[in-house]
Amino acid sequence: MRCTRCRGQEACLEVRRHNAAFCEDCFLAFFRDQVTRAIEHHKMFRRDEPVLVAVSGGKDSLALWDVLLDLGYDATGFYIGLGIPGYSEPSREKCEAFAARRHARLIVTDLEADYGLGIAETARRTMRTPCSACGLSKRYLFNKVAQEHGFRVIATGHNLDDEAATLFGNVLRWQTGYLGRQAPVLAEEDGFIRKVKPLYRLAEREMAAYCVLRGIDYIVDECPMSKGAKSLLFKDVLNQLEAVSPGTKQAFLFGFLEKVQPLFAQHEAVTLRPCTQCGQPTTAELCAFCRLRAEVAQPKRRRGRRGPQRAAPSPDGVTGPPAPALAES
Ligand code: Q46
Ligand code: ZN
Repeated sequence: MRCTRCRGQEACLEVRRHNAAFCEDCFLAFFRDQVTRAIEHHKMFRRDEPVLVAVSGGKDSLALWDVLLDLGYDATGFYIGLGIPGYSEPSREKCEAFAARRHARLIVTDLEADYGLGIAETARRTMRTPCSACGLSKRYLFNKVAQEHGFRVIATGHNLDDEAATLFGNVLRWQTGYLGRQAPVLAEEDGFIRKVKPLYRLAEREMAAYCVLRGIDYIVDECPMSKGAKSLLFKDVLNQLEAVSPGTKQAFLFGFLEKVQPLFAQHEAVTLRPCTQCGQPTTAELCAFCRLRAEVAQPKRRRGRRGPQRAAPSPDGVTGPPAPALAES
């Protein structure tokens, strides 16, 4: 099959939702175009604005960092060591190797060393699931560390598959608070920096293809804590639909963003104030992260036979029952 863009080279990757197939060069051009389109259409950040890029060592975040650097943006990586045995160490090494290769700046924070809150241990000592403690901690550190280093915007590597799966999960349970906050850009407000998702137009398999073509060495293994996550099931269901009807995921997500999300966004109104302990914005006296730290410092609680009870949003915003309508800050 010939590349549908240049019509000269042999195609190496089919993108069925666009009814297209690309050769290597044209695929990379397509990838950059989609990222540029997302950034410009949603006014995510300006050309001259420093951007902090949350990196995990996986394909999405390293592809994001790479494409932003390639497009000429001032992109600094931000890695959070989660304290997950056998996973955190190699993922950090991938980020450091990428930074060294691209002569890019990488900021590293370690939950265990800096806060005494490694995810595995925190999950053991509290009633939370690992992903709940992880998502809460990451959201907190994204904001805090970005502000400490003078950034006003943080970019994450959420792709089309992630966003469609999150939407699916939130629609199934009509999590209206989360639906109101699911957007490619969350504007700066009351102590929260801007959060953007420049990859939301690109699918997961396109991330892997991009990394292979660009020679990016990423951690292939999924986080061991992700086993059994509902978001994986939702992705699987959506992939089955996509296989039968290409473009379903994109139509589902883009239709929501265009026609429905603004309706939910209007209904959200929360009052924020500084956490009395750390100063980060929160709806309560103490922010969720400071409460988590206090909880970890307490002696171990006894768990029920069925394990952790507190279901809370995973970092992608998909929740298990029961969950609050709004993410705590
Ligand atoms: S890193 Fe953290 Fe994910 Fe691992 S512990 Fe769960 S949330 S699965 S993106
Ligand atoms: Zn706090």
